Amino acid sequence: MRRFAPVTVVLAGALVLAGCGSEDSPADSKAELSVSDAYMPQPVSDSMAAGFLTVTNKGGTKDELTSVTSDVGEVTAHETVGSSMQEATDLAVPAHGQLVFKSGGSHLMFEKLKRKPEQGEKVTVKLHFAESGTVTVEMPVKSATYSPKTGH
Ligand SMILES: [Cu+2]
Repeated sequence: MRRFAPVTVVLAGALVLAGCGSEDSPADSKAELSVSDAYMPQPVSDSMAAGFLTVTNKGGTKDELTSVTSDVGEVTAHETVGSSMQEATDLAVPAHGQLVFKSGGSHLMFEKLKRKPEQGEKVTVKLHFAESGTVTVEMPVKSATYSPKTGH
């Protein structure tokens, strides 16, 4: 059983075009991104929230997340270093690899919230990539204590 709510991913520009005339040449294929497992635990704070997702690159070229925007507030990517967090410096999506934001590790940090997302809502997040352009994710808001289960 799939436990995650479906995530709507709208691929912009080059990605969509690449999909039309795709050839399977892994050696020099373009970055081919998809986003899965996106969610935001319902924030306990009025001003801040965290978000998690996984970006998977099936292509043969690496890509890089350059910025993240959302209509609910300002978004930065954070990594956890020891017991504190700082702005993430390496947001590469390796060829045939993943960029993972998950609880306890890197996360998207929403600040200066214009409204407080509630469980059951979706938050629109735009991921901007160096090669692939903008990928829009509808990030479902889960309970404050939600954590994704892995396995079966
Ligand atoms: Cu943070």
